[in-house]
Amino acid sequence: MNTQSPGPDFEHAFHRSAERHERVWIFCVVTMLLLLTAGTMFYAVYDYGVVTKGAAFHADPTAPARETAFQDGRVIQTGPNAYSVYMVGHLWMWSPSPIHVKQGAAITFYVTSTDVLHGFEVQGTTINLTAVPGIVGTVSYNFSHPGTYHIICNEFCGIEHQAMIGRIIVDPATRS
Ligand SMILES: [Cu+2]
Repeated sequence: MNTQSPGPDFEHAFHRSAERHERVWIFCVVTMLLLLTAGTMFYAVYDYGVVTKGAAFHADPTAPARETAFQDGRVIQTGPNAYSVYMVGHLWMWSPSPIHVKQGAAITFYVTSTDVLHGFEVQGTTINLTAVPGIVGTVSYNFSHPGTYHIICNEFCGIEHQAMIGRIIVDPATRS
């Protein structure tokens, strides 16, 4: 009998134990990666504010743009300093523009397009969503700093794409 080697029984037990540990660790790593991926997606969609939160889909792509609120490019006051803005992107302008609000205004944008894809981006903010014909995208933002915010189009849409600039003017809050 060889006293130097632990023997086949020991080796077998050792491998079984090692494999069990490997399985546990692989399970832990895969679980952590899945949690990280899901957490990142959740953060980007629900917390960071760069992705459209709600969207109404229409079978007829021209339907939303024909609604009165969008035709007039309405800015509707919904609270003491809260507004709903019905924003339409078309070749090659944003309407309504300019939009005048007071510092601290909370604006909910409803965004659609009458023709092609446009990218609704407000510089200096986290607002960035695609204006799609037939779809109404929603994004909210609190304009806590005064100044002029430029709405640009970040989706190439034709010859005057670069001139497609709207403005949101946030006036400083008056002291009383
Ligand atoms: Cu455009």
